Amino acid sequence: MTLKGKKTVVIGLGKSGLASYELLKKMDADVCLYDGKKDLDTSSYDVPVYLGEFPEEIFAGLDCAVFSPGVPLDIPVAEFLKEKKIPMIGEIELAWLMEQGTVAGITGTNGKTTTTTLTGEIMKAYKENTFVVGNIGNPYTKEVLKTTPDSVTVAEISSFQLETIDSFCPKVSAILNITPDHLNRHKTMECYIDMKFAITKNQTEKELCVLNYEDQVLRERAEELSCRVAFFSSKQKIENGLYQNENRDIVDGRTGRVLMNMKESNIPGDHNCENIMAAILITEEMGVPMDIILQTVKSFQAVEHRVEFVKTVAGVDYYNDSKGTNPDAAIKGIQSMDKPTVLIGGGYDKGGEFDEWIRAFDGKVKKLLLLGETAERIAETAEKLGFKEYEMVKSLEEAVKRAKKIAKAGDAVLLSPACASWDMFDSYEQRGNLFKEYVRSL
Ligand code: UMA
Repeated sequence: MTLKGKKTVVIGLGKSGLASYELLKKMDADVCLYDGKKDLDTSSYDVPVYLGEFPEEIFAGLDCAVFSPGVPLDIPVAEFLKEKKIPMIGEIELAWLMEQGTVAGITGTNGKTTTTTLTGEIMKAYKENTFVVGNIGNPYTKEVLKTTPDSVTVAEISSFQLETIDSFCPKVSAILNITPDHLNRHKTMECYIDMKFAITKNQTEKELCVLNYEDQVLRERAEELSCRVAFFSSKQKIENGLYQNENRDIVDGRTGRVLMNMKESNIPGDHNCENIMAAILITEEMGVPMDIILQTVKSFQAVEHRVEFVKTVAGVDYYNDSKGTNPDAAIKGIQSMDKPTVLIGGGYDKGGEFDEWIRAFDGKVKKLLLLGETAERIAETAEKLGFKEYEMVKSLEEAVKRAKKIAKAGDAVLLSPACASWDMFDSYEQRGNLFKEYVRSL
């Protein structure tokens, strides 16, 4: 599809909309802009901008609509466009129209950002001309004009973004896992799964899809794909890909070669082992030599605020998992620990339950330090489940000081609150940064 001279409306003027607008101008499209928010500052745009109610006049002679990922496809405008058979594409598809190089696309419910970042780091170690884009926070449309036939684009792609692709076809795709998420938008789990699999819809025998063997849905649907498939498993031996054995070696099931041991990595936990195996399979397919891949994996540090190693103080390792903003994410946090742990939890009350989180402590938590709005509720749940090793603290700073007193050499201290931060902080980033500051000043 060429958009030169075509009347195109960009719907949704956030990061993606803004970058789409800039790209469309460079493509010589006849652009106008729309956002549902009435009070948006439009002073920086030199094309017509419509706010609030969608004006019918836009529809006259309209050739194409570019949707920002956050705009749902069941709003009246979208219904009208469908009826009139006016092409509706997403920001990812728009960028794809201008892509010149090779693309790896990574999706999944959890682990996307870590896998995308690691894949990007490995690619960059091999090839300077690498772009890391997408849901990670850097719109694909912002970077795509820099691509060349020789460049590589590593794209984190959400289900929202996959809903509006058409011809997008990565050389390698990866679906890391699928658990319920965003069901308010996708309505049913089936629909959410279909959206995730859309990443493979244009792939053929020439392309590869990397899938998690431990995810039943992914394993079963693999048979229906038209592309080649490689699996990874953190739990059992497989032949068509990589797996982790009982010694925590990552083994190439196709050759039997041990590639590395998880102890050599700075990002602990089975979920990170899965992220690593996915990144290895993706970059191997992109032609990166295995020694470069493994070197980069071993030096890779956690994405900030996700079980991020901070410092060792008096033999105690401190980790920041401020991004553990719900019990599910915090379960992954505590599962990542392989030593006795002083855990700091609690925060803003979203009304969730903490039973599963406390059950996941698995004898590892020697003390739970609780702060924030949810402290009392977590304590009640702990009592109910017979876990008595908790204490209340008033501030994050007090928590860090108290943790230092309790932890012995060989232990870990983990901030993984299972709650959002908004009762005491502006964001999980601010909470994580303060934690790191307090730890560094111990
Ligand atoms: N808007 C409307 N009508 C609507 C809904 C929104 O006009 O019905 C307008 C809003 O008023 C606002 C604009 O759309 O002005 C926002 O657009 P957007 O929500 O698409 O946000 P962007 O700033 O473009 O950010 C998007 C992704 N956001 C979402 O998918 C919700 C970012 O992912 C992504 O980093 C960015 O594009 C660059 O690609 C964020 C996210 O939360 C991190 N993603 C979800 C997740 O990871 O779970 C999917």
